[in-house]
Amino acid sequence: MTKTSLRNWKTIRSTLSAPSLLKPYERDKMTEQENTLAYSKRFDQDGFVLVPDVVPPELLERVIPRMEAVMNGDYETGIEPRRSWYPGSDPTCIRKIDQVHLSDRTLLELVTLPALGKLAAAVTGAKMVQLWAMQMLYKPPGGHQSGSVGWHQDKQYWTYWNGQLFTAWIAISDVTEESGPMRFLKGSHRWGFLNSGDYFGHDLDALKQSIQVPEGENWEEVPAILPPGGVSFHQSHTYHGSGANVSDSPRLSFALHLRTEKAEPIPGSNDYYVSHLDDPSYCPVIYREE
Ligand SMILES: O=C(O)CCC(=O)C(=O)O
Repeated sequence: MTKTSLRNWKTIRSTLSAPSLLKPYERDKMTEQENTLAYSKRFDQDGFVLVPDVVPPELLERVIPRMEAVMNGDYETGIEPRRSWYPGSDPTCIRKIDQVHLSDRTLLELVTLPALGKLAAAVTGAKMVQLWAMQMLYKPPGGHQSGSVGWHQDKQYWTYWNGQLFTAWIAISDVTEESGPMRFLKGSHRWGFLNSGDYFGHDLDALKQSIQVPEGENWEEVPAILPPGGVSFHQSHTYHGSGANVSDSPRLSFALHLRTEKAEPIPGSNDYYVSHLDDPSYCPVIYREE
């Protein structure tokens, strides 16, 4: 098996203690409660919100080598994740490996981080937050179009669910404008379900032409620039995609797909992702109101 290397991950590590790049709410001057209220308002208004400094540097330090291990087929628990990229596959494309929390205890620790669950609940107003799917994402440097993710609404792929679903996207490396950050279309959660777009398409300009922006709405792109340990939250109707990584380091992240107590599987659906909701090793509840 070819050994994949997280190129420049030492550079990534050296940025872990860098101060937050984002100060959208002048955090120092606000109480924690005021902060989370501001995040939840922005999530409602814009369809997404960016929050710096969620995952502590000490945990990020431990996560990076475990990402590399899992990518190379080294599974601590012996359980293979759901993978579409293997060592030896096309090195230029985005590497998406699903359900890695089943394979590695440090990665499970990351996705069940209590601070993340609490924040997710505060942002969405939920009483309960449960992880039902997750992806480890590695976007290689080199500026390859195959590293891009096409414009889409997550709901296009979540046909087996009704109700309140959202995504928490954790930046492990420094996510800069050059590294191919996610780009959100501000306010697009109000456009309804358009069922147009393609996660797996790489030509973002062509996909843009196929999406009908409703009358009175605008196409306004906002890059999700995040420091290591920062998290973005987005709604299931919020359009997003990401371009090529033209920096000289890989973009490392995790996407966690979450539901609140206001979401239920569509009766009769038996998709893999709604078949393990009662099993906490697959679908841990990451927050529950006391
Ligand atoms: O990581 C990316 O660039 C896209 C991820 C995404 O589409 C998602 O988390 O819903």
